[in-house]
Amino acid sequence: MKKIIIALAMGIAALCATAATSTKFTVNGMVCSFCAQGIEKRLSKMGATKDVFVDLKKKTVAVEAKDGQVLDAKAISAEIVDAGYDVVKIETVLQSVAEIKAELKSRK
Ligand SMILES: [Cu+2]
Repeated sequence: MKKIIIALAMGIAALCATAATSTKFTVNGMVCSFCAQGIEKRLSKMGATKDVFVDLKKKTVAVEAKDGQVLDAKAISAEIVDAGYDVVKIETVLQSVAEIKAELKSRK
């Protein structure tokens, strides 16, 4: 019985360790690929950023943190606002940026 519980606990811990999270920003004002590139460039320069993805159609900017680092959502949205866009929503999703990209491709 004890063994089963330990195995279960380890399974849960492994799940938590592998579940990547990203922070998604809903941004108004991005209209072309230059907007997207500009935002990607700015956010990529931030220390904790591992990956950035801009989806113009959905008006979202997704940012993933480097392993063991935490994203500063306030600093990121300040950076987006500073670039001339409006941040209307911030949410955390249980997906890596690579997964968000893959999901978008599979829908096309
Ligand atoms: Cu543009």
